[in-house]
Amino acid sequence: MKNQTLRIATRRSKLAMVQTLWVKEQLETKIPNLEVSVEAMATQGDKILDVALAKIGDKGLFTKELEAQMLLNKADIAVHSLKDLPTNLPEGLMLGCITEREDPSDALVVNKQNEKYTLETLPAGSVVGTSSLRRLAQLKFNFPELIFKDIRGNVITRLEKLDSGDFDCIILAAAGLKRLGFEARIHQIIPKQISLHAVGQGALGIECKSDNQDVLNIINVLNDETTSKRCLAERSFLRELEGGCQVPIGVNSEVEGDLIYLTGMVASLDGKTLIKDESSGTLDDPEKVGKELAKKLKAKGADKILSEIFEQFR
Ligand code: DPM
Repeated sequence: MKNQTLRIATRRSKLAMVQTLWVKEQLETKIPNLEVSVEAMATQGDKILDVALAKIGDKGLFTKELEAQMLLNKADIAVHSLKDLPTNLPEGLMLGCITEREDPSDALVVNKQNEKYTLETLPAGSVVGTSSLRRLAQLKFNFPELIFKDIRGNVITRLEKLDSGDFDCIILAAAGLKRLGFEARIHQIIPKQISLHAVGQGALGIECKSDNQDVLNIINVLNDETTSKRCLAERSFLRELEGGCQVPIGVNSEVEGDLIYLTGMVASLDGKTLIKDESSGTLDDPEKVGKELAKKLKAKGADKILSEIFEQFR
């Protein structure tokens, strides 16, 4: 007889469901007397599909409705792609657990006609689909001769748009493609020298109420120590830059022994200015490393770039 229950709130996209069912299965395997239920719903980000993400702009686009369920006591946890979870959470909620990271890189996906190319060899004028300002800015910086077009919709819709000929290639997170079983569509993993990934990319974040120790104890069995440290450093970097989820801010983190190394960048949307730096420190205070890196970038002009972008999207 199962004598413990846990209710998960999730988005209902295919990727969100795959991730949530993974969490359910892992928890039920590790805690045999636990029964996990799932309630799937649409968030604002799932409903508004025809407007560029950056223009909607609101932080918490993919998370607010799920958070409301927890605050109303209708759900115990919410499973998110960590990169969609704002760095500041509503009062009463916390990031209770960060799961082991999938490959955090971005991937190039091409259609049939472009299989002979890589990012470096795509002919001038090739059309790249992305609605991530981060990908846009870094790729423009490196490949100014390419053309960039906004693409919205979930991963599967995007692949369909690519295959129907609307784009020569698109950029997606490798993690999402792998989880959905589209690993074979990864044509090239984009090297970090060209494009740094988003904060938290490839990891799942489990959000819960701050005052429920029982729930915290349950989800703690899925926490991955190294991923957690890396993502806390990355999130503190983003928080210190006051960036929402839709900003041209990229990051890379590595752990070696008891040290953590962080690389970060802020770029202008025209791809003309790109500021990059590094920071490192001990694993006992990853947030300090993130903060320090943000301060270094600010001193080099990142502040000015970001405030210009906020003006533009206001
Ligand atoms: C955020 C961004 C995107 C998602 C912005 C960014 C991509 C948007 C786009 C914050 N959330 O990355 O610079 O391309 O229009 C999202 C995806 C995943 C989580 C899909 C993807 C799956 C991978 C993961 C959408 N959120 O990026 O291809 O777990 O990191």
